[in-house]
This record gives sequence, structure tokens and C-alpha cells, in this order.
Amino acid sequence: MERTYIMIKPDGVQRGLIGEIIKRFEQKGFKLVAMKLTSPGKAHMEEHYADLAGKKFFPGLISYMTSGPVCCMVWEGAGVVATGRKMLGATMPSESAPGTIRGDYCIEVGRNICHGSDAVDSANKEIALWFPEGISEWNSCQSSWIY
Ligand code: FUP
Repeated sequence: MERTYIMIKPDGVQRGLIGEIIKRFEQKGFKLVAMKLTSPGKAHMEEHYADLAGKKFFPGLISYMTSGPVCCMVWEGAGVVATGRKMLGATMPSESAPGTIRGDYCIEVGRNICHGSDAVDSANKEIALWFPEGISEWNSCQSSWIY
């Protein structure tokens, strides 16, 4: 079963949007298989965003992302990587459609509330980086008719 890494960024945590974001993924039909609140250090966040290391906004991104706790989650379900990205909305809040999380709740790219893996490969890498302790395995009593 496909899994993705979704992270509510410090601004999303501080603004009390954890419940709203979880609600959307639950109501869509995805299954939460890991979750924790953590305050990662700079090195950990730099590893998460290693692909962006050369960008001008990288130092600002790291200082924003380490400014408070983040809520780390793994969601499971058919097509969850691509659908999760659609639910988050475009990176730039000016381009994220109303009805998406970013489209509904933010206006600045540097404060865009949430992260979602962009491919199955990166999801697997991100899950290993953020949940080295492993994730919970559980069966839903509804699984036979949802999936
Ligand atoms: P996304 O996959 O949607 O998170 O987008 P990227 O991986 O391209 O960017 C990661 C984060 O870098 C964004 F969520 C916010 C930040 N960023 C900026 O601050 N400025 C930019 O121009 C682009 C991205």
C-alpha cells in the first residue's frame, strides 16, 4: 500500500491547523499510520531539504522550518502521494486553488503551512528520515469496504 510523508510546518502548528489538515486526509479516506510532534535541529531539516541546498531562499527556509515544532505524519492509501499533493495545493499560495489546504489558509510561499512528498521514492526516503523508529501497523475495521 502506498504511503506519503506529510509535515505540518511550524506556522501550521502555531496557527492551530493540525486538526483541520488531519480532518481532510481522514475524510478523504486515507489512513494515518504514524504521527509525532518534534522540533528538529538544523542539520536534520537541511537533510530533508537537501535538494534545495543551492537555492537563494534555502537559509530562510531552514530558519523558518526550525522555528518551532512540526507535526510529522505518514498517511497510507491508494494514490496517496499524488492525491496528497493535490490536497495540499501548489507551492506558491498565489497559485494554490481555493479548496486546497494552501489555497485556503496561506498567502506567503515562505509560510505555506504544510509539506507533502512529491513522488513515491522521495516519500520512502522522507519516511525513513523522519520515522527511523518505524511506523505503526494497524487494521481498520472498515478496510474491506473502503479499500
Ligand atoms: P513543495 O514540494 O511544494 O514543498 O515545493 P518545493 O520543494 O519546491 O519547496 C519547498 C519549500 O521551499 C516550499 F514549501 C517553500 C520554500 N520555497 C520558498 O521559500 N521560495 C520559493 O520560491 C520556493 C520554495
